[in-house]
Order: sequence, then structure tokens, then C-alpha cells
Amino acid sequence: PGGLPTAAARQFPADFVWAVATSAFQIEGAADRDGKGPSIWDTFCRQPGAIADNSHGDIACEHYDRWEADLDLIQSLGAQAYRFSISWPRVRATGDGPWNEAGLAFYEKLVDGINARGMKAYVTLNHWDLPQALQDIGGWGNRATVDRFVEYAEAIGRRIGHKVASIATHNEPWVVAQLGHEVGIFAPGLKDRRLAAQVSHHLLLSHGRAVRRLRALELPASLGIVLNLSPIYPATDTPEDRAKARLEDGKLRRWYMDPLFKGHYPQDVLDHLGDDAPQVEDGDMADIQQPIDFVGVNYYSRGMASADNSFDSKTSGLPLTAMGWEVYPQGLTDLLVWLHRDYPEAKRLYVTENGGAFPDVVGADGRVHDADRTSYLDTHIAAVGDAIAQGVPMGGYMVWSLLDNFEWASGYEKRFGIVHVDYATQKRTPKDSALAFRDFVRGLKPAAQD
Ligand code: PNW
Repeated sequence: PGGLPTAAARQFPADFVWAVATSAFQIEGAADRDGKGPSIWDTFCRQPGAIADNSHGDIACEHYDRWEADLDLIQSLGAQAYRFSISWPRVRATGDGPWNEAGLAFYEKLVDGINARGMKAYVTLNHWDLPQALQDIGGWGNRATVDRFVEYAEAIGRRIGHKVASIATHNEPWVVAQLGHEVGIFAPGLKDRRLAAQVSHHLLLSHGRAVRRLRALELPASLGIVLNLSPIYPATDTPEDRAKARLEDGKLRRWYMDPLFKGHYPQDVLDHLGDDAPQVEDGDMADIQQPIDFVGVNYYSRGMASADNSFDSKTSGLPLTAMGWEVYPQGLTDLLVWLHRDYPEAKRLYVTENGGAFPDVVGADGRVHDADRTSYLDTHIAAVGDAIAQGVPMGGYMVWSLLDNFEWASGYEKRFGIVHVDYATQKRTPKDSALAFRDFVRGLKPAAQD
């Protein structure tokens, strides 16, 4: 086994799941085929200046038509599971009217194809592509969207819930609330702090109520949620920077983890929000605190807090990815260890996304030599091994991403794939990092590979 030497020196449990991840809007294309309605990302992409290369998701990786070959590819890379998301407006165009049989059938055959190849399906219900028709009546700011989401969760549970390993309600509610409704760089592109706080509450409430509805179906699937988390370090040891780091950790991590596992919002963040704190109705907090089976952690980099915002990643001395994000594998170990220490109620943790955007170097041999991505994966998988050695109950590790794809506001310019996509021809070429990942997984579990 070659390519990931640091990771290979670590111990992983025999049932640890090695996987690759994608999301619907970023790969499917087929934006208006077979009864799919528009999502808020279809709309946002048409807003001038919203996307770096003025691109959109109409075609993307054409996964809607190429799903079978893509599943063959995932299997050939030795993945034991595939994390993907369902496009809500593909299965219910307006989020409220009739169900779209063609959309439901697409995901059912995808899951059947995953299972037929001996892999497990890890489903995400909301990876950001809310039906535009729901946005037109207030989107996640409207409490009625909670009810629509629970209906959607139940429909998916009934259709495919008995043949998937896992269902996550939301992907990265912080990103939806903050980047979508306060900073405004992601769909729906709004800039309103009070609205963003209310959105975060409705996302959490819809999570809890969807979990309760799915539990009633008595499915074999494990149920949970996926959060984007980073350890937040103070830039210096001053009391000011330490206080800033605590507040930033409150906004990113405790704002979601405290309601999920302790039944309340963190008081310091509520105080910080003041009049912008969300409206919470009787029973909401109990609904949010439904027991779940796992928390998925998406980790890309550390966070650095300085009271005067003077910290600059460009001068930190750490290597940077093409996104400008610092490469800091120790942050993943710290994050997982601290998460388990603070929230032992979260029974199992997964790394549901980890990876990096790097420039691809195509060799004379036609291969894609992405040594920096291979190194990133190696050191971060080793960091997960270090967390396991410290007693963190880890369930698996999922590479972001299987394919180069639509990287949201960055369009197609940033490439996160371990498989290269030539968008002119849709040709897939596994990069060196994909081959290293395959060899690493094979080397770890010789019995599981025939
Ligand atoms: C995640 N941030 O997004 C998403 O789950 C993926 O769909 C995405 O492709 C991947 O990470 C890489 O970006 C994030 O600025 C985007 O804090 C931005 C942030 C965090 C997560």
C-alpha cells in the first residue's frame, strides 16, 4: 500500500467506514429535467456577480445521466460507502405540491446501485438546494418550512429509508444561516443578522422534528446531522483574543451542539445577539434535542480569533489550499477530542467531509499529479487516527469530494475532486490522490477487498 504513509501508521477499527462524498446541486446537472423544480441555488446563480466564473448547476458533472458509471468509479476506488444528497425540488418541485415520481425513482435506483455494488448509502436530505417556491414565501425564515421539511424527510424515509445506512437531516446549518442570510455570499443571498438567527433556529427545529418522524418509521438507518466545525484558537494569549475565540466557538459550535444535546442555546451567544436572538416557542428546545445516532463533522481548516481581526492566514506560515484555507491537520484531532469531551452525548462522530482544493498538474503521462492533495488526505486521516487513539468514537471518514464539481460561489474554478473532471467532455480521470486513497483502504482491509 502506497501514498498515505502517515495515515497507514495509525490504527482504525475494523468497522470504520471509508467513503467519498458529493452533493446533488454540485454534481447532478439536469436542472429542469423530469419534473424538477428550481432551487434557491438555481436562482442565486443567475444573480450577476454571485458566482466567480458566472457559472451555474444546469450541467455540472452530468451525474444525473452518468450515475451508473460514477457508482462503478466509486467502487473501483475501494470506497465502502457513498455520501450523497437528495435534491428536494427534484422529488417535490415546489416543496409543497405533488411528489415527483421520476425524482424519487432516480434516488431509489441510485441507492439500489450503491447496494448492488456492496457499498453503503449515506444520505443527506438538505445540502442547501431549497425549493425556490418555498423561498418565495420566506424560505427558512418562515416557520412553515419546518413542516414542509418534515414531510420531505418522511417521504424519503418511506421510499428508501429501509435500504440506506444513514440519513443526515442537514448539511452545515451554520453555512445556510450565516453565509446565506447574514453575509449573503451563498443562496439566498440575504444580509440580515436577525433573519439568520431565526433561520438557524428553524433549521435545528426541522432537524429534531424530522428525526422524530423518521424514528416512527423504525428504519435500520442511523439518524443524525452534519455540522461544519473548526477548533477556534486565540491568535495571541491576551484576554481579548481568548474572549473572541470563545465567542466564535459559541457561534459556530455551541450554537448548534448545545441545543442538539443539552436543550438550550448558549447564553453568551444569546447575549451577543441581543434583540436579534431567535423567537423560540414552547416545546421547540425539547423537539430539537431528539436523541440522534451520530454527528457528522466537516473539517477543512482551523479558525483563528483576534479581537482586532488582525490575524491573516497568508502570513501564518502554514501552507494554504487554493481556497486560501490553512492546512492544519492537528486542528482535526483537537476538534474531535474536544467535541467528544464536551458532548459525550453525541454517540458517534464521523468526518463527513475533508479534503482540499489544489491546482491539478497534468503530467506528460496524462495522469493528474496532485501530491499536495495526497499529502493533505494522508495527514488528516492520520489526525483522525490520533483522535481514535485518544478515545474518540469515530465511525468513518469521507473524502470531499469524489469529483471536481460546482464549488458554490467559486463556480468550477476550484477543484476538490480526487477524480478530475474535464468539463468539455465530462471525462473522469482518477487523480494520484484517488489511487493513493484506494491503495490505502485496500492495504488496511485486505479481507474486505476481493
Ligand atoms: C462545505 N466556510 O462548504 C460543503 O459542505 C461542500 O458542499 C463544499 O463543497 C465544501 O465544504 C468545500 O467548500 C463550506 O466558508 C463552504 O466556512 C464554506 C465554508 C464552510 C463550508
